[in-house]
Order: sequence, then structure tokens, then C-alpha cells
Amino acid sequence: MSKLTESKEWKALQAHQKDIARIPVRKLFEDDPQRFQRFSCRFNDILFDYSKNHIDQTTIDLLVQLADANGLREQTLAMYRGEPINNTENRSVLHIALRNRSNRPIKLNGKDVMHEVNLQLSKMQHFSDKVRSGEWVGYSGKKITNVVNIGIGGSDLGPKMVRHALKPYTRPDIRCHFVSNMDPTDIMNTISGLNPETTLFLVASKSFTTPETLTNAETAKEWLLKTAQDRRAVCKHFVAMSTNYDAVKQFGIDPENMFEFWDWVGGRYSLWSAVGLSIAVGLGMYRFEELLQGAYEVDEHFRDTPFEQNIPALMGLLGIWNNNFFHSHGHAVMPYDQNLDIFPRFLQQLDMESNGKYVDRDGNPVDYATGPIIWGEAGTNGQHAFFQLLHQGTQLAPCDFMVAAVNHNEVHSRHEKLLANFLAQPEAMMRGKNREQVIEELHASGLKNPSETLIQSKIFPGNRPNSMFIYDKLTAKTLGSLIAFYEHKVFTQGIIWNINSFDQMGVELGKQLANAILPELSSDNVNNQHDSSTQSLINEIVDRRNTLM
Ligand code: G6Q
Repeated sequence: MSKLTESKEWKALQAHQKDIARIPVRKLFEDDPQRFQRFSCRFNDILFDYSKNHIDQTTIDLLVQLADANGLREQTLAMYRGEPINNTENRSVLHIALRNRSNRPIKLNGKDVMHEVNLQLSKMQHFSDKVRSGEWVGYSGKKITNVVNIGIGGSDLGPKMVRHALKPYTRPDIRCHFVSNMDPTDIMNTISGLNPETTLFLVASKSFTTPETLTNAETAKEWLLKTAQDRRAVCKHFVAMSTNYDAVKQFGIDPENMFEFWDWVGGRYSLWSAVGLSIAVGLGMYRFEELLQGAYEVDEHFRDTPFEQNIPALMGLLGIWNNNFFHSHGHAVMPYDQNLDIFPRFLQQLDMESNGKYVDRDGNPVDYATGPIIWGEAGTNGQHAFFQLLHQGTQLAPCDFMVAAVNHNEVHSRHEKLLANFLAQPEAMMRGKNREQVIEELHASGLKNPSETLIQSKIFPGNRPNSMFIYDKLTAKTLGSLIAFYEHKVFTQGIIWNINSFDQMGVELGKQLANAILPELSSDNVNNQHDSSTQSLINEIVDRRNTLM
């Protein structure tokens, strides 16, 4: 047994779960008129309501004890101080420095990192202003109308999600595209409608060795040079965001056009760095700074607020309650906000790459569940797809719902219809519908003798946990705060589960095998190291390509 599951705090939660599981959440609401006030918090314009989780005050008290006993506060301070909490890679984790709007010094090996951070921010300001004003021109003197971010994973999902979420603030005359996939269709679909003379490529890669990104960047370079016919055009149409100066230079990008970040910025936490250049170009640097400000204020809140009112800490603790004590499967994120439709995918990486680990920080296999499977869908679309399982399935999956009080597109009363759905689904999940209600409804609809099968199929068990966020309008600042809530939620859980949330060793094996297989697809180079399935599939693909091409 691990120290965690043996601890008195864990055991107290297990015992408490048995008691509270007997009381329907609906009853907890009936018994406590203050339940909403008790289990909700406000942060700037954001309201976080977690009262529909299967909890009472004892649950929160015990979860806070669990956080205290596992050093959540001390570990948070260690991260903020720049200690190398990414222990397998011996690295600091300092995305909070990227949005440290106070400019308070953050020292790493005796050097204040804020100096370099501010230098890159002003370089981003300068560059994005030039592109937006039309001062930066392509090789033939025309201004830039299309920006293509080439990157993958952390160098793609964050900026793509933010650009998409803040669409109402973008300039229509500078369109932004994101290319990530190794599938050549991705880049070909993107560039086929563009003019090389007016297209700018932002190559985002922390390592500058990622095959997908380098392959796509090479394709983009060939495409440009086919028209430009002059290698000097590259410096007008390519910039890089990376930590790898030599590789950027070797690719042919002018080091003057390189934006730096550092090994203490994890890929999935990098949108706040130069990796967010596409955000600054599309929205203007002042909006990028608003995004940073939203996150910065959450960083302060997370560091200083008691856990009982600390939104990211509560999110993390509730996730642990549902995951480890109610044995839920997965966690759904449902933004009732079309512009946030990529947000669940972004969170998928943030959460699953961070906390999808089976060994603890000392390398021992854990005996408790760690990160859940994250998925989600924007607006009411999910209701017509997978909500059936959420309401009546045998797997328990907690959900986060989020909505703006005011839509960027207030068309007649359409937003009210969206809001009604946003409010109804969590209520239905929590309350459910019992046998008496079903029979009453069937009678009212004129069905006097409904079959038992029909009655049973219409019963909703209820007690499906969910949390809700309401904000005024999706602005850059609010979005910055929402993202930071989730980042610190993931951190909270990683600390309690005693795992390293900041490496991603699990993505390595597939890469190694792909490198070994690649030569076998284009030659008779049989490796014979594969299982019979993989070997037969290699043969099948080679045969088919030889016949078809
Ligand atoms: C994120 C991961 C991963 C990474 C990509 C791209 O935390 O490390 O998603 O961002 O593999 O890596 P590069 O930025 O080095 O190309």
C-alpha cells in the first residue's frame, strides 16, 4: 500500500464517502438552504459553483486536510521559487514567470528570469506591431495577410485554442492558420489557398527537432521558394519560437527572427511565452497582455488563498474526490460557448499528458487512480451525442460546464436558449428523475398503463457530479484566468497523487518505433523484430502502395 492510501486523511475520506453516498444530492440541497452560498466562490467576473457535487462541509474539510498533509502549499511555493520540481528532467517549472505582471524578481541559479521574459515580451510587441501595421512586408514588398503557425502538441494547441476563443477580437485582414499534423493533407489544405508573397510562417518548436514540425516547415519553405526563387525570401516569411538557437539557424531562419523561451517552460504550458506569437499578431500585444494578466491574478489567488476558497485547489480536490472515492471514469468539459470548442482538446493535453502517470515521483507504481480521461464538446452539441451516458450510463463522469452571461453574438433571444440548456443539464444530472415522477408524466401524457420497461427506461438516477463556471463575456483576461485555473488544478492533483506532472515520457515509445518502421516502408529492409500483426500490416501497406502508386 502507498503512503497516500495508508494515510489517515485518505482513510477518513473513504469512510466519509460511504456515509454521504447514501444521501442524494437533491436531499442535501433540501436540507441546506445555504448550500449554493456555501459551495460557490467568486473570482473577478467568474463564478464557480461546485454545489452539485456529492459533498458536504465534512467532505471539503477532509479534502483540505488531505491537501495540507500532502504539502500542497509548500509545493506550490517551491514551484513559484523555481525549484526543480520536474524531478525526472531536473527542471524548474516556471510558466508563472511568463505572466508575472508584478515583475517581482524570480531567481533561477541566482539570475532573475524576469529580465529575459520582459525582453522577449518587448520583442513580441515590436514584431507583432510591425506585422499588424503593415510595416513588415514579404519579399515582394506586400504586407502580410495570412499567418501560419507550424507546431504540434504544446506548440500548437494552446495558441490555436486562444486564437479561436478570442475570435471576436481578431482583425479580419490578418487570417491565422494552424498546421500540426504529419499528414501532408494538413499543410497542403492550408497553403493551397494562400499567396506566398503575403504569408508568414511562425515555426513553434521548443526543441526544434520535432519531425512533424520540421517536415511541415520544410514543405512550407519549398512552397515559398517555388514562387520567390530566392533563398533570401526565407527571412521575410519565417520566424521561429524555440529554445534551440543552432537548429533554428541550420533550418535557414535568421536568428534575428527567433523568439526565445527556456527549458523551464513546459510545452503544454508555453502559450504564455513566445509560442503565443500568433495570438499577439492576431489580437495585438495589449490583448496578449490581458490574457497574461488574467492568468497572473489566478497565480496570486492560487498561492495565497486558503484552500476552502481557492478555485484551482477546489477543482483539483473535487476531481480527486470523484475519481478516487466515487471511482468516476473520465471528466467531461462542456463549454456552452462556441468559441471555446477547442478548449476541451487543449485541456485533454494539459491534464492527460501531465497526470496520465502510473508511477509516483520515486518511481513506484501507484495503487490509486491518477489522471482521468478528459473529453468534451461545445454548447448543446454534446446533448445530442454523448449526454445519454452522462445521465443514465453505468459509468460516472463528472462534468464542468461554462458559459458567458452575455454572448459576443446577441441575436434575438438565442443566447437565452443556450443559457437555459446550460442550466438544465447540470440540474438534470444532479436531481435525476424518480419512478413516481416518471409515472405521473406518463399519465399526464395520456398513457394510463405504461409498461414497466418503459417506466424503468425513463428513470434518471441523478447524483451525477458537476461544477459550473459563469463569466460576463469571454474576454482575453477571463480566458487567461480560466486556463490558469485548470493548470493549477492539474498541479494540485499531481501533488496529492505524488506524481511528476511535468514530464511526458509516455510519448517516447511510439516515436522510437515509428523511427524504426519508417525505413521498412520504403525499402525491402525487413526488421523481423515486430510482432506478427505489425509485421503483416507493414507488408500489406508496402504491397498496396506498390500496386496503387
Ligand atoms: C507538451 C509536450 C509536447 C510538445 C510537442 C512539441 O508539453 O512536450 O506536446 O509540446 O511534442 O514539441 P516541440 O515544441 O519541441 O516541437
